[in-house]
Amino acid sequence: KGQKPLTLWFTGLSGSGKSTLANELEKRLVAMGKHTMLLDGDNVRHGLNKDLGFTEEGRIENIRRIAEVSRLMNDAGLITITSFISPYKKDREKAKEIIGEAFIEIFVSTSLEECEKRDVKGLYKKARAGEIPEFTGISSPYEQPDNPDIQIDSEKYSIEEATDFLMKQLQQHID
Ligand code: GGZ
Repeated sequence: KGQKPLTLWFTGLSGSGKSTLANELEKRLVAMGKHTMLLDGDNVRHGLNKDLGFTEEGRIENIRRIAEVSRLMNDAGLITITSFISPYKKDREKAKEIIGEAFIEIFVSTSLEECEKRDVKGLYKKARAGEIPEFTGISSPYEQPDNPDIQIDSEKYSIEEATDFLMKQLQQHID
């Protein structure tokens, strides 16, 4: 019994809920017997991409490498879930070119106001104070997707409701 390889590409601001939803989604897929790989800041920015920062160039290269790794994982038959801001439209388009039809873009559209209000890690406060340069949404751009495959605003739903919604939207793509 096989599975169709997919890349579930989350995009959204820092604190939008990408990683929380990506984690919950992975749990559901694993419970269905799927083989998955979650790529996020913890396992990519601290390892493979340790040499990259948050300048435009650093982010472009970050996303390019993640797309290439995701493609390799898809080639190995895995469902990859990626959780990165991926702020530039052009880079997400390139990722889609690299990954091909397995690519599914999931926009976590939680507003900047809400992300800043949550400020779970205190990064927005620091960014406002000028202590973190080029912070997405404050001093560095976030280009919203015009036509994501799936869009979810985490402000309006519980984590469980949001995950239910994502699973329902993904049903047609999962065998
Ligand atoms: C945005 C930054 C920055 C700057 C450090 N801008 O909330 P977090 O902490 O855990 O998620 C953010 C994460 C973003 O890394 P990505 O690899 O997803 O970014 S990108 O796709 O744009 O390459 C935040 C932290 O790293 N962080 N400095 N200046 N987020």
